[in-house]
Amino acid sequence: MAAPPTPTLVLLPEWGAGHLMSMLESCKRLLLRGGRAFSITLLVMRPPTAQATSQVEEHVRREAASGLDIRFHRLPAVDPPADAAGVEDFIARYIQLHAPHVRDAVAGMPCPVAALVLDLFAAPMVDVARGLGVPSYVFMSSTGAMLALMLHLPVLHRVVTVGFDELDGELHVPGLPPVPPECLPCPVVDKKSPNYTWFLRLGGSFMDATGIIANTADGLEPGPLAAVADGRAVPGRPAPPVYPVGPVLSLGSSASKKDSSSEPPHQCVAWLDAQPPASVVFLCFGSMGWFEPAQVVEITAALERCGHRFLWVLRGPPSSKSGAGAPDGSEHPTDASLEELLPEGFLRRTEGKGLVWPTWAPQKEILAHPAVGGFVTHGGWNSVLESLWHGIPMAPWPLYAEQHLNAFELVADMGVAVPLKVDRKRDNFVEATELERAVRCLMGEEGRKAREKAAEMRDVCRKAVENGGSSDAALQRLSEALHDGA
Ligand code: UPG
Repeated sequence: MAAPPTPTLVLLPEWGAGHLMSMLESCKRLLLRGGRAFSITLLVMRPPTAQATSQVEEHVRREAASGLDIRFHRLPAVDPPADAAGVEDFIARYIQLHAPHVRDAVAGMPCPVAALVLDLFAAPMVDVARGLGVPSYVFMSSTGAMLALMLHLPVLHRVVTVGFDELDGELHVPGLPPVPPECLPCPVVDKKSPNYTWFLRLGGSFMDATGIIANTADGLEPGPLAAVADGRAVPGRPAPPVYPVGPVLSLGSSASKKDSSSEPPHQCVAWLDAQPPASVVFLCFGSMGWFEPAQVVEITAALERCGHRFLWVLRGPPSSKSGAGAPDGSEHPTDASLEELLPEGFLRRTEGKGLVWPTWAPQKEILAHPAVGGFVTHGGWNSVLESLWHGIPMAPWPLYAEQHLNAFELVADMGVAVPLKVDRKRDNFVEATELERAVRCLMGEEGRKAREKAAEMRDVCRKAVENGGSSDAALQRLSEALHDGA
């Protein structure tokens, strides 16, 4: 008798590297933890920008060659919404337009479907899964704190009768110290915005999922995770079980690159090789971060004045900042002309002390390098986890999405970062004097506490994913739940 077909785990990630890689990597770990009792089927949406498309295609090529049982199912293209009110409104609506295609794809799988794993922006598709009698899991690519906030938002919405931006006082988010309103995530600030309405809806859909897979660890965010588990985040209704399986970092390719003697090191790594231990401050702002010329001038002034060695990933402005062509702001020229972007003479004056890198950098390899002593980051959660994995303290410079809340958590709750004052009313502008102060603090004696905390969190992260660690145990529970069809 032929063996029954292996069930498949169907994944629907958002196209951004910060979402796709962590979901895929988590499910690969699940696959290996569960003795390859599942295959993975990745539903591929056509990303809305050319740059995101080429990044997704690169991932598809790499994963197809990984030797694991991963298949790709391309969903029919849909027209992006032309009248989106903001990034989150665009992403959530664009993904939601794929719902009928997701339903058809799941219904038409040639093997049993173990579960549908949904990006946080695709959470309303828990209804699709329910309609097909398939378990659904939301993949939380951001923090446990953001999870607690999203689940708690309906309560805040009810109790806080004014706009959050008009609130005099702090907000209570279960599991976190009191949150100043200026630290709320961008889409949550304005109650009248469609972005906000989406976040209310997404949090509601999380509650209808079979479970929530989170790229965090118990020991990293004990407060928010406990608040979700013990019902403080959603009073009166138990939240679905949360599986903190992180930190899930896709470190494989950078590690193997290092071991390969045939490949010369990346230029950034070669430059770091010549620097003393823990002497370099690394500045990098995620897959979408870029700055206006006035801000670039402030950064250069700060770097020159503080005198620390630096490695700065400076990408030019997107070809269309937030227009229809680049709704997620990710269209950057491949190589910005540094001479055009930087004040005259800066490169000459900082020669030997600093390196400005104008395009995608090997961030994970850089953070793994012993010459790096501090990280000025936009605070995207993957960047934070990569930094903590190597015990590097941070100065978070939030730019968009939920990064203001991440910055607050890193400084006020986890203690692994030094504060950097950004002016939210001026597009998160930072004055040279403020950046200079924060970098001196991060790299000097004042940053000692954050350094010690970051080193502590390095151990927490590594222990969590070891055999028998809390995240390994969560993977095991998740694997059992999938076997039981829950
Ligand atoms: N990266 C590089 N080289 C670069 C720039 C980025 O390798 O030059 C990598 C980086 O190592 C990381 C990823 O790109 O793995 C960036 O991920 P992340 O730090 O999470 O930032 P975003 O791409 O901006 O991620 C989005 C949101 C962020 C959120 C995250 C997870 O902007 O706020 O926390 O998704 O939900």
